[in-house]
Amino acid sequence: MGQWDRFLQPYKQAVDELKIKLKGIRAQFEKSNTTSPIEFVTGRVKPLASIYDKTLEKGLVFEPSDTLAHELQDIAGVRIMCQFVDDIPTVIELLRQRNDLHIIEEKDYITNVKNSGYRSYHMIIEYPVGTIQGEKTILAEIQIRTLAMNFWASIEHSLNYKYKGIFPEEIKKRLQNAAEAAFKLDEEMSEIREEIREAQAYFTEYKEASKPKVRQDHLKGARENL
Ligand code: 0O2
Ligand code: 0O2
Repeated sequence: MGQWDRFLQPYKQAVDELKIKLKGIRAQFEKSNTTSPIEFVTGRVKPLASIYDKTLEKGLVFEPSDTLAHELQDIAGVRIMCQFVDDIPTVIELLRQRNDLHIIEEKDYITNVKNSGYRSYHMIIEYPVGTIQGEKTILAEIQIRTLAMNFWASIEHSLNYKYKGIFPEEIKKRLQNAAEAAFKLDEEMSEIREEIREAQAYFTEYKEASKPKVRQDHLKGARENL
């Protein structure tokens, strides 16, 4: 195993564990027939090329070290997507109550929207990982956002690659407008939240209830055509 692999191994484990735990929260809500504030969870270990770019940006030496582990707080990153803006505080509270992770910093880019138009709630956590050398506490970043915020951020992120972070003024303005439109969508959806929740609960129930019947009808039809 190379030195980077060795360095990144606990981060990979942390991402895997956090994903399982967060997906577990969703599963618990589903089992108790309560709508989950978590829609879905993704995660990644920062690719080596992005680690390299960040070390250049921050004037750090590109080598696995304690300094790097301390300075780059998002080597392990998980992202929690919510349907509604109101789900975000619920998720934040659920995370604050956990004792298997320790929150050391919270950044509210929903109240304090970034100039780019970026909205999300970030948490930097300390997370203990069991290794064969003993427990190792690593830093990880949790980003919590709505589906609309996620849509905007992923589009903007791709464009960032194209323009290398220096957007033409026209595109910059359009992206800022699009961010506001996405937030307006979030607000509109919140207004009819209960209606949507009821429809989703009905849809899930109906889908489950109708399964055997639909299957029977199809099989009956198929047999008649034998
Ligand atoms: P399910 O049953 O689809 O919910 P891995 O690659 O194995 O380490 P994972 O979780 O498969 O891990 O991949 P990743 O990339 O971290 O997370 C992708 C998960 O997010 C997948 O769920 C996708 O289905 C889900 N996902 C992505 N976009 C959306 C979306 O717009 N809506 C919803 N509801 N889910 C989305 P899983 O985990 O495969 O399971
Ligand atoms: P990746 O993995 O490509 O997403 P840092 O820059 O980390 O030293 P800072 O500025 O305090 O410190 O970090 P911040 O802004 O709290 O969080 C950084 C991460 O938030 C970014 O990771 C993005 O994932 C996301 N982010 C922040 N601002 C924007 C934005 O304007 N647009 C988009 N699309 N995402 C944003 P990285 O480092 O870009 O890496």
